[in-house]
Amino acid sequence: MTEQTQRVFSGVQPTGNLHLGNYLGAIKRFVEMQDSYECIYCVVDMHAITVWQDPQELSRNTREVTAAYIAAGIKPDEHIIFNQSQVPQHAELAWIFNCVARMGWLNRMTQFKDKAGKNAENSSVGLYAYPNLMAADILAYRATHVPVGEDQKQHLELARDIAQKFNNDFSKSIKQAGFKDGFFPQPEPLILGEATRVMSLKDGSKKMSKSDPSDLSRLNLLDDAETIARKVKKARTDPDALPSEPKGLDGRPEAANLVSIYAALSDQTTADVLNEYGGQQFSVFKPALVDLAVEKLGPMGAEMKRLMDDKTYIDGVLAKGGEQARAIAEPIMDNVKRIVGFIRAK
Ligand code: AQP
Repeated sequence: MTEQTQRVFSGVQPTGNLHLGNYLGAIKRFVEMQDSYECIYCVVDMHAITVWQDPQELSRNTREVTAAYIAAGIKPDEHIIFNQSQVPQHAELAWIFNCVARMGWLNRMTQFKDKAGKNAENSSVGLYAYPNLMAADILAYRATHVPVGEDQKQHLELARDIAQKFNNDFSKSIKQAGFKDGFFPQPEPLILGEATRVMSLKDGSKKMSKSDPSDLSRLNLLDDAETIARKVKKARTDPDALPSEPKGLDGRPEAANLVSIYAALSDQTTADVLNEYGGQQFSVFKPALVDLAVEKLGPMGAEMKRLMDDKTYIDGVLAKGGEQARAIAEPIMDNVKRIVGFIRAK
């Protein structure tokens, strides 16, 4: 087990309102990795409860993310799809990482500051320790590549620091266990594509987010054509025509956002899109964006709904994926315990 398999791991939280940012920043990338890597895609239900979730909603949302994975094109017969709580090694490794990561490292995490806001004293301990669990998610499989949106970059850097500190702190026993080059790999973030940070449709300075109280701020993967059209029509813009070159989008966050969404949905670059629409008003561009979004999201949303109605199938995918994931994580966690010095029954 000294050799590292090239392995992809990533996840999405089942917190409802799955949106275009989750699709373009993460799920679409997950689909593209399937031909080149062994992939493990998780529905991270243990992360979701760092903020209170209604239990019935949590189950429904877990099935929704699973359905989105499959409807987007992830093949459950070739890769692993499962929900995090079915594999106890995530929590076990997270505890060890709670003891490896430093308070100072976590104090720098901007996502905690954003999410806790002025209410940090009243936030759950889990929300604060979230990045340690995320490091455990990845490293319980010794995954080497992690496709994520731009907002997760800092957490990935923390996962790399944790992996390195573990390798240093336990270097002697790691060698004794037969691992010459450290135990955990340095997981690489893969932040790819034209829309790594999709912004709110109402405010180009804010990330499109599941928890934004305004539904008009995001395109949900389950929105119908009429809703997509209404939201794009109401999206904030400026009065100018589109520029002919990407530089002309500087200082125009809302225009830049809509163009990058168009580019990502049509698998083009921003420059390609401006080549076609440069000089046009939003009265021309927005209807084109609606047509494209409906063409790409419509069939996926319909398939998600169909799959979500088939609970037996979805739960079967998660059960099989959980079993496959445990088969990978168990021996890794056995080694971690040996390395740390925990005595285990033979
Ligand atoms: N706006 C976005 N643009 C690009 N990528 C995004 N991602 C999220 N928002 C955008 C990526 O989606 C993946 C799953 O995210 P998550 O569900 O685990 O959590 P999140 O990043 O906290 O997502 P939200 O929608 O913003 O939820 P709330 O509102 O609860 O905070 C990740 O790869 C993420 O980068």
